[in-house]
Amino acid sequence: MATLPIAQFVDGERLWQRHMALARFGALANGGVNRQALSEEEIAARAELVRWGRAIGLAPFTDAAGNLFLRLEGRDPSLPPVLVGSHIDSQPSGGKFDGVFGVLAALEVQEAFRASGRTPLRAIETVAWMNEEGSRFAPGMMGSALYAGARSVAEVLAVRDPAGESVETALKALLARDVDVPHRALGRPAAAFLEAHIEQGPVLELEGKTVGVVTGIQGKRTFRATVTGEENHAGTAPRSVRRDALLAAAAMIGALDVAMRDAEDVTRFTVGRLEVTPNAPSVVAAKAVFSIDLRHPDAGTLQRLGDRIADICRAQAGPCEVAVAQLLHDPPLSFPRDIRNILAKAAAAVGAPWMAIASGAGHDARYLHYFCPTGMIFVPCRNGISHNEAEWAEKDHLAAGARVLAEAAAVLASNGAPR
Ligand code: HGY
Ligand code: MN
Ligand code: MN
Repeated sequence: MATLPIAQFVDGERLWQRHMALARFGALANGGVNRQALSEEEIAARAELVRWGRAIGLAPFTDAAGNLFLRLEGRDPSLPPVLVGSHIDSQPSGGKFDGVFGVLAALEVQEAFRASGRTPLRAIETVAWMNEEGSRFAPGMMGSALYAGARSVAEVLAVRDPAGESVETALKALLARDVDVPHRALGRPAAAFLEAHIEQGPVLELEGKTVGVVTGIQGKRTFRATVTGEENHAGTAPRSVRRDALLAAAAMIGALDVAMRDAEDVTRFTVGRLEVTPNAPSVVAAKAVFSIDLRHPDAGTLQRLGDRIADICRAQAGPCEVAVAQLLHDPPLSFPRDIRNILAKAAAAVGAPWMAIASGAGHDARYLHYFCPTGMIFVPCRNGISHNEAEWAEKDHLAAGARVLAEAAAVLASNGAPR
């Protein structure tokens, strides 16, 4: 009897219901979630994932970064596994699907193997990477970067959130809540990594495609600008003696905005965070710290624009001081063709209309790309909206994405891995 494709065992309803169930952890009034990295909400969501995994005999593991793995054992346990996953932490006003789809679709792949009665040659592990979003602890993608050796544990553990709590303290609290989740070393070998994600852009929806096979991820540089002035009385201090850090920061941001504009509207320049001290209406600001997120698909342009930032800030400092620290510089990358071909064949096999698409958003696959053969697929999200409570994806699209993932994972776990 011909064996049914593994995709046939994907259950779209279960996948959908699990999205709605995880969305309860950190649920916000307008339909989104606030489930930031290493928060109580994420701890609770992580425990739910472990419960779902254990219910079908998956073995949970974690590591020094707090990454969560759920392992479906393979026929040959000695072979490096195929990793499939994304993240479950969210932005402060995030949506139900960013990251979560990649983790739940991975779990659905393992459910499909269980339902089919088949055991892959290689183990397949669902992974939820620690702190992809970088909203509470910046920069993001800490778990995948540590796993791939792109950052040091010491450097990451020392990062503090705006309230002053360190990753180290928050991570200890998270790991202490794990129930019988063994630890493994960071950076265990992997045959391949696949990540499914909502597109977080409008292209698939506009083109009427169900799946995007991701060609690569644009480059990204982030900075922190610290402007130092002097507190003074709003009612008495003459302009001539003021060293107003907030006014200087505003001038810097305005000048950066003008400098980063391009006629083709390809450059992505964002100042998303501004912290003012003492942040009091009748006090001239002594300090202003703002974030800079700069992205571009061309490495040279990203280099050139990013290298101008400090000078532009200094030119606007006036009587204040300014220090610009670069937090990360990730170059543009292209995923390997053989992985992209496996994903494209899988999309064709399940009958999902697909197209090749570049990623404007960053993903954990960025760091796994330098660690093992890596690839991504996208599914549409309504009006391309993400990092917003209104983020939405269709049940059928999620199910189709999970089917593509299942077919591709089955190929890679049958020793089809490219290396
Ligand atoms: O910022 C990003 O690109 C990712 O969605 N965190
Ligand atoms: Mn994401
Ligand atoms: Mn995100």
